[in-house]
Amino acid sequence: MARKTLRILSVITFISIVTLANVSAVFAAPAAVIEGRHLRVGITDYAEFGLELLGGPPVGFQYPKGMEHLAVEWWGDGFTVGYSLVGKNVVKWTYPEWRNGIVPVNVTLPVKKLLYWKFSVVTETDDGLLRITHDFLVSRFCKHVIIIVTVTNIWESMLEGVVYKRCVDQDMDGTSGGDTFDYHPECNMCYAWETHYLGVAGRPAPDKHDLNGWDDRDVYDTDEDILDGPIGTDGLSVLHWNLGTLNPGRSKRVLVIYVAADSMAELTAEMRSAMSSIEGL
Ligand SMILES: [Ca+2]
Ligand SMILES: [Ca+2]
Ligand SMILES: [Ca+2]
Repeated sequence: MARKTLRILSVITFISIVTLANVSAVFAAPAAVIEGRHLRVGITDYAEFGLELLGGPPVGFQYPKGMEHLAVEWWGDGFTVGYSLVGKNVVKWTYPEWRNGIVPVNVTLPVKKLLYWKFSVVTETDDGLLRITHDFLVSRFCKHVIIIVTVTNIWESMLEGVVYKRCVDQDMDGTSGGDTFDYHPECNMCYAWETHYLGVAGRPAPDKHDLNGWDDRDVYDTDEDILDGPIGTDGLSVLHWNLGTLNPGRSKRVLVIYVAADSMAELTAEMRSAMSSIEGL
């Protein structure tokens, strides 16, 4: 309950800041609801999709607007990071209803670009070793969101075995029931559908993926127990990258692309379009 109260206060603060935006840009917004022509998303200061709103339904990832696919039942959109330290694997994660070892550092005000709204969220591990920056690009006219994820070693020594996973608990069309999950190898995309479709793809191709990420959210490795479908299940998509060794001050970057659609044909077409627009970023 305390967490939800905090979320509500955060959004109220954001709305106030928008009102004051012409007066001062000094304040940082702790969360944002962003809308394009087709999508409405709610982004937390932990870089998750999933906001509780005062006097209205929650907003995680809505397509069409008003139809929620992530802030449903257990809110399961977020990320997990890991690294090896003196022979031990350390793992930290953040999901709207389950956080461990990730702290919010800073967010920007949403900035309107030609094709995207840009919203940047900076987080760190609570031991001060890794900084994880998520630059969200929410399409103003199409049906996708690109996240540029930058993982930086902010410690004084080398970090080995760095891992980043994006985990997405698609609950299509407002329910965890009735969903089918599958993997599209050409697009590196885990996707789910009931009436509508929501896919999550990675670039470069992730080292691992799993349609059953329930047992991979809070551990270093990803066991890849359901690699492919179609499978009717309450799944949870995982894209897993082994980033390897990071020297002090060095970063590695991956892209995560969320795409919504009305059909499989539209999903793959929209994903290819999003991937090609990445070349221009
Ligand atoms: Ca869920
Ligand atoms: Ca469903
Ligand atoms: Ca698994």
